[in-house]
Amino acid sequence: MPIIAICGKSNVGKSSLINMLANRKKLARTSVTPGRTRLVNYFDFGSFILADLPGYGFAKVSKQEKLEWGKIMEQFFQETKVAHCISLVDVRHNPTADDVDMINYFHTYAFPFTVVATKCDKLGKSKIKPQLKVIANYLTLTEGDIIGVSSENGYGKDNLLNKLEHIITVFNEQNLDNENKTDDE
Ligand SMILES: Nc1nc2c(ncn2[C@@H]2O[C@H](COP(=O)(O)OP(=O)(O)OP(=O)(O)O)[C@@H](O)[C@H]2O)c(=O)[nH]1
Ligand SMILES: [Mg+2]
Repeated sequence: MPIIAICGKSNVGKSSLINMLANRKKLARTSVTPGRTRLVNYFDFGSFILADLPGYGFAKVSKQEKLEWGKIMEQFFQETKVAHCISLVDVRHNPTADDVDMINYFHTYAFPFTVVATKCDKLGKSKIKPQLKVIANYLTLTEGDIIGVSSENGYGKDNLLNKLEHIITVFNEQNLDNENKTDDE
């Protein structure tokens, strides 16, 4: 099954997004306290697995905790065959330096990723698209590369589900290809 990692800064809405996709309120633990999710949590959706990664960029964590975060991430990306990364940013703000670092990391390792802008319910409808464009420019992506969502009112959920479906299809096709190659040997 493909493992899809959900990453982004603390409080951006990673756990809430997982709950929205599962149609459950309390599957993944959310919190008003940033930095709640400290370890990688896995959620089995049947045809794919979502990995809820600990958030970065929370100012109040100690140096020790930042090191700990780095270790958890490094270990995760080394040991896990991740099919795709969903990188979350807050639609209301320009991406942070940490967000840019995260995207650069994916570029460096030629890692497939999708940017999802969360909390779209906090912006007026007419403001969402222009803001997605600003975020895209910031991350040297195009507007179409970013999916705007709201875990609060379900905005963009279908777009995100379509994307997930595509990721799973590609993953399954690649796996089938690999199996066929092994059979030929
Ligand atoms: N209005 C609104 N609030 C949201 C949305 N998504 C998350 N929140 C709120 O933002 C806060 C943080 O949400 P979480 O899902 O816990 O964020 P997280 O990224 O998992 O945070 P960490 O685990 O600490 O890294 C909570 O108070 C959520 O209710 C959204 O789409 N709209
Ligand atoms: Mg969380």
